[in-house]
Amino acid sequence: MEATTTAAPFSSFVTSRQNLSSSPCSLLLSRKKVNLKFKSPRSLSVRASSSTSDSVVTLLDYGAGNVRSIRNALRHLGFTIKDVKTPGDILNADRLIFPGVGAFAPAMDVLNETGMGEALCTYLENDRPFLGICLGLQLLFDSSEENGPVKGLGVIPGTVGRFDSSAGIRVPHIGWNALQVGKDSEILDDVGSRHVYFVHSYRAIPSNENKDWISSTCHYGESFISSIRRGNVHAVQFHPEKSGEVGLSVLRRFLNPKSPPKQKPMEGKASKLAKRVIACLDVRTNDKGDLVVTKGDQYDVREQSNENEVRNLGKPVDLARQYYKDGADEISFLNITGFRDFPLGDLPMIQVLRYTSENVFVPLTVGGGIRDFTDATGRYYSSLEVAAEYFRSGADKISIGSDAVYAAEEFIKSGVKTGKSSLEQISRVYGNQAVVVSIDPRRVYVNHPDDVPYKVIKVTNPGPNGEEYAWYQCTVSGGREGRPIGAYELAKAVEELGAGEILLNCIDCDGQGKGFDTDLVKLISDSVGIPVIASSGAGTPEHFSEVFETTNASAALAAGIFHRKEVPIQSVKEHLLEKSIEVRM
Ligand code: 1PR
Repeated sequence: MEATTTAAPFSSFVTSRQNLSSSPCSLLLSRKKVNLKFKSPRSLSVRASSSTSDSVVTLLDYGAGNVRSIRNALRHLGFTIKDVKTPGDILNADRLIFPGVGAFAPAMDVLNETGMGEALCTYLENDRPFLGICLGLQLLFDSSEENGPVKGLGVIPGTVGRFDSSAGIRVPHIGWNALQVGKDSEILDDVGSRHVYFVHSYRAIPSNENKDWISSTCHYGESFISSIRRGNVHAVQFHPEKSGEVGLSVLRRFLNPKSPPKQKPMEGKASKLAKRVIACLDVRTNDKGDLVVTKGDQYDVREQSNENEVRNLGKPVDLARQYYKDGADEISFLNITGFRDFPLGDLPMIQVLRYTSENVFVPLTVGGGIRDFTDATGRYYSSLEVAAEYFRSGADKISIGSDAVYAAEEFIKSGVKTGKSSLEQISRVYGNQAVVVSIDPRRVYVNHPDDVPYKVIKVTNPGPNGEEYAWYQCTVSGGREGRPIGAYELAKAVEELGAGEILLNCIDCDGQGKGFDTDLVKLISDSVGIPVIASSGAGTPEHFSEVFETTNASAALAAGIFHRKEVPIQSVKEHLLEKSIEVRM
């Protein structure tokens, strides 16, 4: 088990920005053209041959996000990890993995200030085994537009730019997409036509200058580079450590290049971004003090018996593992009493994440209680610290509920982005693809569209008194308090404040098994440019096809039907395939 806080060898981010005229690798490479015997100013040299164990992999972790998942995946594959602490560790590596996380500019700052960038360039020049992941691919390019332009390592020609949302696509690109694999990809040999998991807003596009590097492309509004390979140098835009068995096969092929590829690539029919099916675990401590998965009816999680106990549907880690095996595309944990209990005092939840991430290799989201907090001893914790602890413990995304409602109200009132809300701070440091806003709205019927100062829609099913219209009032504290803001207004505001995705619940539908509130899902998914997860009310596989056919939801989430084993995840997916809705199988 790792220490609570993952050691971050290069955690001291510096603020100086790279001069665009010089990048570590381009300097080395241009000098090399003149003098082939060139040695870098520090006389860096790489070890010629392997002298360490075949089961050691060196990891370049600069402490900016969740690298627990890649650590867990490597251990799962039987490897031990050596952390890079000095540039020499890079030069001496037998195989190096660079799981870039966070934003481009701070990552480059760390590489430049620590001398790691230069060591990395020397290592790459010598064609040593390398695997860059996500930002670890992007940093190899000349520059990035992310908060830039910012100079990159300059190994591969091209600029990393943002996906163009005006082309009608949702940004970030989140989810399981298909690869068009070229020749000689080697580490992708076992992927076949299966989906792999992406989560990013920036991408590099193919050009004449970089075409020799490209080993696969992916289509999302346009064709972008999903992996590169030259000799022993590989990098992928997707996350193998989050791509289930397919992703593990990519890591395995990198780590054991001599192992023969599988006779037959894994079966699958991936052609585009798949709709996601997400299993959600509402977690809280019951009256006996045990952390349990519970499930409410319209958010009431207590049994309707004399004892009035918290409904107990199982153990969080066991259920999460089961859902991973069953084919869930993502797993969400919501700490539903986080609004009143301080989450960092709630160590069982942190433990749940740690244990789950040991052998669940799909994305994990955690929410509940993400806000600034002062504990009983007067110690102040920023929401950023709370989120950091969740990321270190294995979360890929964090989800903010109540605190995002307050931030949106403030923003709408003042029209000013203070940059101080938990939402703004966390998305600035970890990227907006790592921040989900969970909305808990309740339907409020009205007779006329101008009865309230919020977005009102005509509803499919009229209200109890024949009302034809409704607005969706946001709540905080697990539905206990209604706020003066509608789901539409909130969704627009949090998108501006930096949310990367919306988890759209509906208190009226929660636990009812009568289907998603498609009026609400349509309203919100048509109003924002970020992915929307439809949640609350799933009772049958048909409810999933209905929400995907009638709205622009990118994913659908369910809890009760999976916990009570009424509908297996695979049945949902098979039904969606029958309806020609692409899913990951
Ligand atoms: O406000 O930042 O502390 O976050 C609290 C989080 O906990 C929010 O994401 C909020 O949605 C969640 N939460 C709080 N109270 C409850 C409750 O149920 N009493 N759960 C709760 C929300 C709703 C869904 C549920 C779907 C699908 N749960 O996540 O899983 O409705 O259920 P179904 O398929 O059975 O219909 P903060």
